[in-house]
Amino acid sequence: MPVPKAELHLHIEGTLEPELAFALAARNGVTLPYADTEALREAYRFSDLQSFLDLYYSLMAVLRTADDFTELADAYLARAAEQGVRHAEIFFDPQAHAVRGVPMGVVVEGLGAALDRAEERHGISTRLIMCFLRDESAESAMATLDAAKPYLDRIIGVGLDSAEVGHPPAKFREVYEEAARLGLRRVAHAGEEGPAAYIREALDVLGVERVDHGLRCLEDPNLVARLVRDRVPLTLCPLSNVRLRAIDVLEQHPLREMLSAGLVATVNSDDPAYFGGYAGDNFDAVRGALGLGEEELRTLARNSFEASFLEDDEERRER
Ligand code: ES4
Ligand code: ZN
Repeated sequence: MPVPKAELHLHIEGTLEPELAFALAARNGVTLPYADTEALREAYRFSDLQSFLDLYYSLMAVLRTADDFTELADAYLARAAEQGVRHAEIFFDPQAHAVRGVPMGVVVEGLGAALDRAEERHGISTRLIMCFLRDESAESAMATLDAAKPYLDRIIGVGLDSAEVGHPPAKFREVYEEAARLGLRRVAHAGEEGPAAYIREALDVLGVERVDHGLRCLEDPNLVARLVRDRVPLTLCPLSNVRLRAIDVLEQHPLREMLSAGLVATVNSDDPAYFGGYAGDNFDAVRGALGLGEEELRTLARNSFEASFLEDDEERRER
């Protein structure tokens, strides 16, 4: 039995497996620029974050109806459950769907239908976190937050994703201030390709409670000391880091060093359909490559629940 864990860094659009992409394309009359699932998988050779994002956004063209989003989320939850995930905090990218004329309501209601029965069907508790695309304008992010207002009963927080370098957290100061006023939890991708300074800025300017990736924090010892002291969790994604060339090989992943430093590190899958595995696969991969022991694996699982937005009483039940 895989160890029970919470998954805290998962883009639902990044769970779109080639088979489902082709099925949805056929259903929705969308033509994909690949002959078949094999040819599509062949394209999953990324050189950096942007080369992945280009494919990630283009494949989303198949997601049109609420049912499409329900099917997508249900497939993820089934896979996650098999790998020991008991709680999932799921990102979605509303702006990436709005450009195709798919409104917030369709996305949220579609995902919500799957999440509503996740506990019963898959034994997984869930939360939804809406991400802003940082390579779009702050005005667009603010309009997106505004469009989400009718759905805030289904959305617990906001995040920041997409192309990091050149789009520092401070660009979204006002958006995060408004999110805080609305009572939303705040996270942001930082220090994936961007520098440690972006992590610091996400904490200081956006008030984030948890850092997505945070891989490059090790470049700044003072920042590490602060993250340790304040128990700010990092949602690491080891297989993603290898596929997007943030590190050369998994054996070089600093996870072990991070745990030794006392950082609240967690292991997650990011975009599992694209990066070679789900949450349990990421656990297995780091265990093999880094030779993690039982104690370290237990710490990672414990950290995942501590770092979640579950309340303490809910946390105990999930574990
Ligand atoms: C993402 Cl790996 C990664 N980084 C930034 N934004 C993203 N959106 C989906 N996956
Ligand atoms: Zn991510």
